[in-house]
Amino acid sequence: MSEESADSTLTDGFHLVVDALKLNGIDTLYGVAGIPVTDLARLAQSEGLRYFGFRHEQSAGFAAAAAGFLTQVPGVCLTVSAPGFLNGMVALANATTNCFPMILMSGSSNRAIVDLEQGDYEELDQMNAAKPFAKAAYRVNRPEDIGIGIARAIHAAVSGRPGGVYLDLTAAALSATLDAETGRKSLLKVVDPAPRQIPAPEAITRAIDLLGNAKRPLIILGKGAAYAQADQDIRRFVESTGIPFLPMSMAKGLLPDNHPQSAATARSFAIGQADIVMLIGARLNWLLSNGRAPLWDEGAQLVQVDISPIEIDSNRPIAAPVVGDIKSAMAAFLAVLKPGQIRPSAAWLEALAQHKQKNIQRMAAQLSADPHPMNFSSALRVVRDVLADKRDVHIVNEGANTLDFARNIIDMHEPRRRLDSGTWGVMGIGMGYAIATAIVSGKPVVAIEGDSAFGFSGREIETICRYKLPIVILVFNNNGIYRGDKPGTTPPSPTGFIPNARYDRLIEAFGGVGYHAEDTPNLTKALEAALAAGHPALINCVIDPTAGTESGHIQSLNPKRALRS
Ligand SMILES: Cc1ncc(C[n+]2csc(CCOP(=O)(O)OP(=O)(O)O)c2C)c(N)n1
Ligand SMILES: [Mg+2]
Repeated sequence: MSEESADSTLTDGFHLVVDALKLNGIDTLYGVAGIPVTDLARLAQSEGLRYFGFRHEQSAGFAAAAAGFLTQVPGVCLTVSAPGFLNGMVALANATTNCFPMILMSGSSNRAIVDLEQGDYEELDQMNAAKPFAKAAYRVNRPEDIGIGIARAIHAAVSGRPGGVYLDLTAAALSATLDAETGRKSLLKVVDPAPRQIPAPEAITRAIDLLGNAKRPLIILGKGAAYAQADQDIRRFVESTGIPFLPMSMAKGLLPDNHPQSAATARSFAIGQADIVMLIGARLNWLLSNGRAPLWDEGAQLVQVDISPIEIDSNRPIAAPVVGDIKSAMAAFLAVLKPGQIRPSAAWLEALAQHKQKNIQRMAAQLSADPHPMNFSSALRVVRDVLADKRDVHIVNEGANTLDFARNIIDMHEPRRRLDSGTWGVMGIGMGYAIATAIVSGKPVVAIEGDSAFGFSGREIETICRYKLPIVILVFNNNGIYRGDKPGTTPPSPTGFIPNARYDRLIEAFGGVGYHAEDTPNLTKALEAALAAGHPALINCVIDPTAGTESGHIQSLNPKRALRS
């Protein structure tokens, strides 16, 4: 119990929130202060929680979600009512979509006035507004319910399939006083908030039997597999079966990208030709063409390991569902797997090797070119080479072409070192994810950002400088969304920006170091120097404005008008 109340026989809602968070091992808040939570943020900080103040709630929310993904402890974002709450909602919905555990905790206005729409300051029925976008949404109306409210939010965020939870804290509940002993008794420490979900033994046998019949098996690792922190068992299963694997972008590094069994450089061939595909924590959403032709062979049979039973058969029939948490599932597989029981055919491995070789050669030619101005490949080759011996570095990545090229070119060697736009392909995660990653990991972060993508959260460079975080932001500046306009285009096209902007100068306003790189030698120098210094830095990386493709690699999703005017 905190000690600053004048009357030690009393406590209040503010103290109970802080005490409940501490009791449950939540030691960090990401937020924006204001009515009615300013004192909550201040109290949390004075009581030993780390408080990171942002410039916009969306970035604070993205930070909380990233922290949740990296630690399996829900990240908590604190906001003011109505507009602050709504600013955090994209992050909350994104957390739910990506299955990241986070809690958006917002103060709210006077319920009696809000419910009669009588016009309170920042009036909004926040709990009901949050519901469609959250895994769960709760409201605490009385101080004695704060302990239960926080416990429910933690359980909902991390149990089963993780997601975003909204917790509404009314100003009345925060400021109300309560007998200290009653308050203390109202708090609870959650027990086993993410209980293991052990798959049925027959599900494991069915899956192993199916894989045992495969000639051309393939494993696809999703970010659920990365979240599960079952790294050793996943690697053991992949290596002991010899099955080729493909990582989704945030599963890169679960096994190193240069692992001989990686089929990443023959992705379409591997998916198209496989006869049995095992999905581990990967959903058959648009990122995998919903499991449909032409990418997929409609005759292929699937094993799906997922914590959510309703994920099964979501897009195509699953022959061998394995419902359980991935850590328990992988342990169960290893416990019954017999040596030699699953064995990809030599012809399959040979065909994959040939395709890989061909694609690697094609990519090598692109990567070795050194055009002026730089294109995506040449700039990313520099990033790859500089990072090659810096395995500590975490990557955050968003944009269109900047995302697509970086995902393919930058190899990852360790799990959970890469965070990106994810399931929604959302722009704006950049600075929030980078800040949380730096805080949680204590390691350097390189944020590889399209110039448009950067704009969505660029205001947080002040936050990065204020907390002196070891974040290097690379702005891939091609003067626009996908591409830049031809010089002199008026009015500017819907995708064009001011040409040749100097993003590096922005960070200097806050004491960070800016670099401007127009060619590969200078980019190498700038990135080496920025990482060696370990200070906030921004490198304005000049990219040929004609180098990008509209919509990057997902042009097929971009509808075009049928008639030209
Ligand atoms: C929140 C949000 N708004 C808009 C979009 C649409 N969008 C997709 S990629 C992108 C930006 C691409 O440009 P940039 O980041 O500069 O990458 P480039 O292709 O130029 O490398 C935008 C605006 C989105 N994905 N998310
Ligand atoms: Mg761009």
